[in-house]
Amino acid sequence: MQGVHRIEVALGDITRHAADAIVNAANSSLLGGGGVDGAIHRAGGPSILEECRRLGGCATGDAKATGAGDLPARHVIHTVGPVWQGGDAGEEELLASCHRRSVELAAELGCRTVAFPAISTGVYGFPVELAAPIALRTTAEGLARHEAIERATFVLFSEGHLRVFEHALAGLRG
Ligand code: AR6
Repeated sequence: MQGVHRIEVALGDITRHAADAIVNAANSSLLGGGGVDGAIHRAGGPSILEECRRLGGCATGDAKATGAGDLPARHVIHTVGPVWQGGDAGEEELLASCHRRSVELAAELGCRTVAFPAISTGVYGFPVELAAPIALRTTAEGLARHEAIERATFVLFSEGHLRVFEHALAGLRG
């Protein structure tokens, strides 16, 4: 699959990752929360929340960008993943949309590198075995459309998530 060779997976804390843009797994208020969202706002400082207040929220499956405050990144792309409701509520398409919109926005911002967490797989309960192939495939499709983005890195917070993403990436590479 075109684009897939520009994807890598890594274990780590995305707030310490120096990509041009890091993606935040936010909620539709964009006013902060727990998980990776809380970590990004804590590490990035108050300027990110100040900018978020002016964005007027964000629909599930969409993405909006702010600066990155004190983070090593240049931009934060806030996207809102779906809450897992058993799989029949359009969750897969909404998760794909998060990745599609985030890559589009990264390209509009002139980013060459972008880093993603495992959107929706924490508080929102999306099973990571189902989420990983959707996240990777949709990102690869986005990279194929946006040649200027050189690399997308999935920064996973646990060994378990890392293994699932590694396995799914190997499957896509064929
Ligand atoms: N770096 C990378 N990944 C992380 C980090 C980190 N610093 N911290 C957590 N994760 P979650 P969601 C992983 O719950 O499921 C928030 O309250 C985590 O282990 O952060 O999309 C928002 O405001 C998991 O694998 O996001 C929303 O209300 C992944 O990031 C809600 O949670 C996503 O977990 C969104 O839920």
